[in-house]
Amino acid sequence: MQRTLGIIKPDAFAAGHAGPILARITAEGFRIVGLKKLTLSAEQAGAFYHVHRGKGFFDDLTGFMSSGPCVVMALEATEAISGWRRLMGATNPADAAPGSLRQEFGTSLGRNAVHGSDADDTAAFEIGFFFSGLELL
Ligand code: DAT
Ligand code: MG
Repeated sequence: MQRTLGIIKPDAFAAGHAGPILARITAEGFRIVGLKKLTLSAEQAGAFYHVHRGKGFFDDLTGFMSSGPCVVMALEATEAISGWRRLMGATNPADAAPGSLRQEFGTSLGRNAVHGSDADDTAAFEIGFFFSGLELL
């Protein structure tokens, strides 16, 4: 079993898509081991997305991610990291495969509905960013 960090971003949460996305996650065989709704500050969003600091879209990204509530999730499955990225679809919703969450719920490159860790080390950092070990027993 492997764990990954998923986020239902502020655009999808505000549009009422948290329920359908959670239902889809369960239907696709992920176990939701951690779940919380929160609103990030811009500073917290910047710390989470530290690898993108200095890029042209960083301020837009952190401003968007701190614009309202989101839902953060620790998801468990075999091959959870690649499986969740497959379910999310490509970063740009215009390129996302039919049936993927970003194709269904994303509206632009910067407003793409969901986040997912991209590797073992980033998953460990991102899960630890939002959840303590005790919260994931
Ligand atoms: P992903 O979220 O698929 O892992 P990423 O890590 O490259 O993609 O980028 C993080 C987020 O930043 C992405 O979900 C949307 C936004 N983003 C990426 N590239 C962008 C760009 N060129 N312009 C605007 N926003 C961008
Ligand atoms: Mg990424």
